This record gives sequence, C-alpha cells and structure tokens, in this order.
Amino acid sequence: MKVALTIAGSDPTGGAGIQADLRTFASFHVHGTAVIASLTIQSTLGIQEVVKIPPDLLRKQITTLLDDVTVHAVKTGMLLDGETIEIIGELLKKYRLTRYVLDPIIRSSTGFPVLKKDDIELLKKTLLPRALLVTPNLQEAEALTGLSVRTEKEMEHTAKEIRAMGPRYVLVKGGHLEGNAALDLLAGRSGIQRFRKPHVPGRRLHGAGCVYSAAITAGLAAGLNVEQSIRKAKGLVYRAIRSAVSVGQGRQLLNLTSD
Ligand code: PXL
Repeated sequence: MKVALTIAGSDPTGGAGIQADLRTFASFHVHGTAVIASLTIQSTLGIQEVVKIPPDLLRKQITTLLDDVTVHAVKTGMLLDGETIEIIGELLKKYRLTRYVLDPIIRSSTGFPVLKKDDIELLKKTLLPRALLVTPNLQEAEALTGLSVRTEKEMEHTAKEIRAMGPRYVLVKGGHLEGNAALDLLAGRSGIQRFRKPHVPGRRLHGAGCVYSAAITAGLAAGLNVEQSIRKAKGLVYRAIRSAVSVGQGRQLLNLTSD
C-alpha cells in the first residue's frame, strides 16, 4: 500500500488542514497518515484561534511514526513558528523524505495570520531547499519574494525567483488572478509549464489550497511524477470546487465525496 503523510493543522470544519488532507489521500486510494502540528478553533466563518503543538510532542509524533512506517510522499501545511519549522527540516533530512510538497501557508483564506516575517525567512532557509515542490498562491508568492504577482508575466518571473531558493519545482497558483481561467504555472528544470481549468465563478471557498497540495502529494506517493501529479490533482480540485458544499453559514468546502 502506498502511504502519504501530512504534517499540518487540524481544522474542525473538515474543509482544510489534516482533515481535508486525509479525505483527499483516501480519494486517491493512498493510505493517509497524519501528524498534527497545530490546532485551529474555527468554523466556516473563519478562524478564532490557533495553537501550536509543543515541540517535543511534534517531534515524538513524527519519529514514532517514521521509525515504523515507510512514507512515500509527505506534505506540510499550517506550521505556526520557527521551532516547528526547524524540527520538520531536521526530520525530513533524517528520514530522507525527498518526495516533499511544501504548502507555504502564510495566512488563512479568511485572512488570519499564520507565519510572521522571521518565520517566513526560516521557512525559506530550512524547508524550501528540501522541497520537491512548493505550492504558493499569489499572496504567498509575494510574501516569499517581496515581488508583486498580479499578472501572468509576474507569475512566471516569481516562480523562477522562488525556484532559485532551492526547491526542484515551484507551482504558482493563479486561482485569484483576474480573468476567467484558473491558471497555474510550474517552474522546473525544463522551464515553465502551464496548467489551466475554467474559473468556477461565485464560490467563496475554504481549503482549496490544502486539497490541491494533498492531491499532488497523493499522486507522488502513488508513483506519478510532478507534472502528472499536478494534472490529476487539478482535475480533482476543479470537480470538487464545481460541486462545493455549504455545511455552515460561511465559506463553502470542496466536495470530495463524488470522485
Ligand atoms: O487553508 C489554509 C489552512 C490550512 N490549515 C488549516 C487551516 C487553514 C485555513 O483555515 O485552518 C488547519
């Protein structure tokens, strides 16, 4: 059985974080393992509070799991501080986890701040060079580089700038770009590749980034390469956004039950 691991935050709504990652892994028929790095207190209306898991507990969760279980691909999501980032960097190295997808969550979709400036710098130094793939949205690409990312040309330039920080591939997600196509740009060894799906209008979503990076991780765990994993993941995300559901009064959640 192929195994994927998520090291991320808990989201009680099930729309984002660990809960979304595990549902996504299951929909790709990959066994999901999960280490909780942070807890959120939230509803579909937004985050009330975030709490980090104490470093010794984070470390023990990961080492106890990885001393036993062989993991074929790993993703990280909501990490709340430098100590968390350093432990994960050290353990990625120790366990030689090279199929690593870094979802650089800097703020939540509802605007709740996740990483401070110093933590972003540490993430760039410690985790970016270990990533096979990093998946920033436009705001995250701006925060990682200090550049403006509002056009396709700027996306391309920024993807290359982030790639120079060490990851093998960079996927800049243009879902929030003006226009009617959801365009993502992948920067890799052989230049830039484009992934497009129609923009689904009228949705205010929660967790789309988590589902996307988890779906890519599942593809990698199953043995697909980066391009194949992105193509398959984008298809799943598109269908799940088209059939998004309301379970509360706030944002809609991706529907993974029909795939
Ligand atoms: O969508 C980013 C995200 C990731 N992880 C957790 C979250 C959120 C957004 O709310 O709650 C746990």
